[in-house]
Amino acid sequence: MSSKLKNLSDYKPQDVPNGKNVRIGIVVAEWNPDVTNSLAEGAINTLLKFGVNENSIVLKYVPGSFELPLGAQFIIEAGKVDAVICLGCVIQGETRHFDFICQGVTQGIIELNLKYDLPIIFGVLTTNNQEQALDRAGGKHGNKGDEAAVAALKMIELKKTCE
Ligand code: DLZ
Repeated sequence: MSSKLKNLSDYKPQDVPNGKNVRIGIVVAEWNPDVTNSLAEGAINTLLKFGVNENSIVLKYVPGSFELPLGAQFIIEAGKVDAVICLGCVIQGETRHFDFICQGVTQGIIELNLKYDLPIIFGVLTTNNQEQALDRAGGKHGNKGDEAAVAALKMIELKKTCE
């Protein structure tokens, strides 16, 4: 599970499907904005790099990571998207809040994937401190937003090949 072995922005471009006619929602949590705004920037730049049209990206914000699943559901129900990328950052604090938020957002995103038969991508950092988060939001371990965008394009393509 360690990202010491893998840079989050490392992928083989030839393995990433083109996103020309793809429409993607992105939901960003406002907590830890230095981190989550970098995640959003990474995701958007990667989608554009692989051919997604700027006008085909629906970008919305929610207060915190706990609200990501409902934010994603609002986007899905508002119109046609092929995938939604959920971006957040939960940092361990002194109380058990961390555990409940992580559990809630993880379970919520899994349920949305299965309920809507749509890729809802888990781009949420869960770290011990802000330094670890920044390292994974465009720092020395790459950008989880890039990884999430690549995962979205791959899952959209996978769905197409199964239809
Ligand atoms: C309350 C809270 C705390 C303590 N920590 C974080 C965090 O590290 N990352 C995050 O995205 N959100 C945090 N939140 C806010 C919750 O996700 C949620 O927005 C509130 O509990 C309101 O439902």
